[in-house]
Amino acid sequence: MLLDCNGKSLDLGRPCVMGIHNVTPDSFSDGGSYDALGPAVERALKMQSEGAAIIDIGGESTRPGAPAVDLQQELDRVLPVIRALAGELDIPLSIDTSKPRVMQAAIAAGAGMINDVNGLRAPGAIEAAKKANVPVCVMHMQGQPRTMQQAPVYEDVVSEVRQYLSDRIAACEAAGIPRSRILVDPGFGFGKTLEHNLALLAGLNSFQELGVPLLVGLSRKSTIGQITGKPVDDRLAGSLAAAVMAVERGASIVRVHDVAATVDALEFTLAVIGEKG
Ligand code: YH5
Repeated sequence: MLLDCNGKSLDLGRPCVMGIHNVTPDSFSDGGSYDALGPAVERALKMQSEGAAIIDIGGESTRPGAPAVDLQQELDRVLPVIRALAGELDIPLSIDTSKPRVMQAAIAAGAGMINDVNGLRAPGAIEAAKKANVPVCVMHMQGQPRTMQQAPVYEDVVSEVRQYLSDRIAACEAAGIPRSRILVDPGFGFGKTLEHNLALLAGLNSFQELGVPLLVGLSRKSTIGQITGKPVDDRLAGSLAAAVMAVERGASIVRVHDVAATVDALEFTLAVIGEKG
């Protein structure tokens, strides 16, 4: 199964790794000059050489409690990086944004996928995604990033998140986005307690019923820290376990910080899965 990502292809015939590339003010010195872009390009080339199938560019921190980033600021952060990377990389880029204007500009700058933690619910977002003519990942989130971790409530988290994603697939299709361009993500850590996140990973296989590729992001998240007791920079082992479990339960893409280690873990996982039955 090959997805056309604005001229570059993404092969989902086997599970693959999406490298996380945050473009926030402290992740590289700003300005947009070539010097400022050097480290961002180096980092992306390294992830490509380590086996990433796609790189996710994010300019808006969606961590719990993080302040919203305004439109111009987000454009100024991500566009120079996307322009520089689109010309240097063989693999596609995705744009992690909820803003229609950022989606449109990022695709024009060379990005090949839209990754929206808000599930294309902002006014104009579905229309922007349709016009962009690239694959879209719609994620589940309860509440808004600033307040979502205050008191998330579900009766049955697995079936509610799955139903939400099913409804978003229907909304995308009604707006003219073909099913073949839709991916879904249960949104680990987005308006979920530890118990909710564990239940979602345990029950991930039921999301295969949705009939579209599954993307999963657990890398370094609080869920890993809460179980292991480790700070954010010491969560690799827990994150690898989560990536392996997600792929065993049908995930097509795992979104991670540590590309090389995850590629090895999946290589081994897939070798064993290939021996089944
Ligand atoms: C995701 O799951 N997440 S941004 C808190 C952390 C570590 C990492 C310290 N964008 C997802 O990565 N897109 C983000 O703890 C995403 N799925 C998709 N599709 C949050 C993030 C993070 C937050």
